[in-house]
Amino acid sequence: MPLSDRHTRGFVLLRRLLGPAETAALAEVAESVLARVTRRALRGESEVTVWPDGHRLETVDGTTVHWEPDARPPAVRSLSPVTHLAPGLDALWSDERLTGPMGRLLGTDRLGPFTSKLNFKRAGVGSEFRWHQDHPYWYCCAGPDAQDIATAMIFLDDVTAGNGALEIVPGSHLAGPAPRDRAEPTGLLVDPARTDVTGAVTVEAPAGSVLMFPGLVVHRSGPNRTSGDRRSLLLCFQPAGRPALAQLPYRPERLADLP
Ligand SMILES: O=C(O)CCC(=O)C(=O)O
Repeated sequence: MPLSDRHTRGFVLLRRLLGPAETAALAEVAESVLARVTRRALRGESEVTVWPDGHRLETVDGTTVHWEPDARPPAVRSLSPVTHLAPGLDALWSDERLTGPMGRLLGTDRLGPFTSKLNFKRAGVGSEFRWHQDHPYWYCCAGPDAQDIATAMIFLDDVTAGNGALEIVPGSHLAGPAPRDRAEPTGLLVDPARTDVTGAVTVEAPAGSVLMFPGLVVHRSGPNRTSGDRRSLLLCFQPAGRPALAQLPYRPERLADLP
């Protein structure tokens, strides 16, 4: 894709960037990290917080476990950050297949980590992510530097409309921070009644593909009602030398700066 398209559409899909064996190995690492962390959380070794929307979060081994709100038996929605938990994940920060295109997207060849996440979107129970930009959450931590952060989302399974593919509004990053839904308790979600999401595209892709997009792109994803998991590993890059998300306090009062 030409550079101008990256900037006007706001996202890049690199199909099959990782081979099948490599993708399967990453998925195996993701499952072993999850097993280790949830074992400790279920033994009560974690610190529990309940987010304003009622979602339960537990922190253990430097990662936050976000449980699916309605899954019985319990299932994990996401873990974040995660790359410190396995060398095979940490090595991706310097993988040139990722840093090359990400550097072009962010306009710098000196990149550093901001945060990372594993989204599990489990078969039958993986829940929706409502319309949002990643930017407001990051802004509460990083302030104006949040505008220089972008995500590389590595698909560990095939992604289809049925299993909860990402839906992205092309070019939405160009309008800056979108109006937020004031009736929603976290204050972080986009108000779709005041944001044009009609041109959204659904990003379907085979496992091993990587989707790159900046934090101002408006996106959502539906639930996974299929019989297979839809797992992904997200690496959020920023210009080198800036503090990572885990080193920054969450300051929700900063939301008052945003529409
Ligand atoms: O994994 C997904 O479907 C949604 C990812 C996303 O938007 C997020 O983690 O903020």
